[in-house]
Amino acid sequence: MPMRNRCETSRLILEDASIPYTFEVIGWNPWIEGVKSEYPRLGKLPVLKGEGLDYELGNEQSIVRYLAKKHGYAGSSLVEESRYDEYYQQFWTTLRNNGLTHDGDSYSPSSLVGIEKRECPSYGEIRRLNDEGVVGRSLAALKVFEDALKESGTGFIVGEKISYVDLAVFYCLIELTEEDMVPDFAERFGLTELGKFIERMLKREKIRDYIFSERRMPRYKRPGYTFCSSYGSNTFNELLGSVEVTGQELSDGWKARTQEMK
Ligand SMILES: N[C@@H](CCC(=O)N[C@@H](CS)C(=O)NCC(=O)O)C(=O)O
Repeated sequence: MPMRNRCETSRLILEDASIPYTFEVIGWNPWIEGVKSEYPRLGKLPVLKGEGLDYELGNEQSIVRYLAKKHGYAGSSLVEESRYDEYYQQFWTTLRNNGLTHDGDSYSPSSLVGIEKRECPSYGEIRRLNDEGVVGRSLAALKVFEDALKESGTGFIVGEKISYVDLAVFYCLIELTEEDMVPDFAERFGLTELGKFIERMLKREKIRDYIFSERRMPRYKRPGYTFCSSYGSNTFNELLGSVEVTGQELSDGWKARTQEMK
């Protein structure tokens, strides 16, 4: 679907690893009018085709884990993999709102807009998450990754090298730095490790190119699913200087479908 959330971590893995891929976007109408019937097994998007698979792999998390394992973003032993998995699951249930939305009850970037400086509650110390409002839950969700960065001391959330957990968390953080969100969130809420983490991630050439490219799906606001502007915040534009916007060929499938719709 022409929306950002579900494929962003997978795409960041492929982009960072310089793996060429085709990203096919299917709008709601073509989907309902026929494409859905091409996916009778689960009937949902996204799906991953190719990449060594002899079937179409569904489910956002399965796609992320598959690509992460295949391209070296998921650790190299069972114990390491579990550690990454633990933090990915933490990301999923908090920052990713269990896959439901980018702005929901467990984590809501829009709820943080206009909130004055305050300390983040500790996720571990909140007795029941319902004892906090959505602002507190959102801040506690972020603090887990702030603390993990402090603890690891490697510049990565877990382990010695970049992983799918870093890419997943980075995707949510960069959204939070958009101009209409909370570009100074790191200073405002004392999340300095997360601030430095974003800067480091944006220094990775492939990531930076992608974040500022036109080939990302549009950002949108809820409720109403209104598309809105993006390309990172002014804060990071200043930090990185002018960034060239790059594009990528649209897939043959997409071209054929738009042709059919004419
Ligand atoms: N379990 C799937 C759910 C994916 C999902 O709900 N996809 C929505 C788009 S965001 C979809 O395909 N909706 C169209 C439909 O259900 O026909 C996952 O985690 O990826």
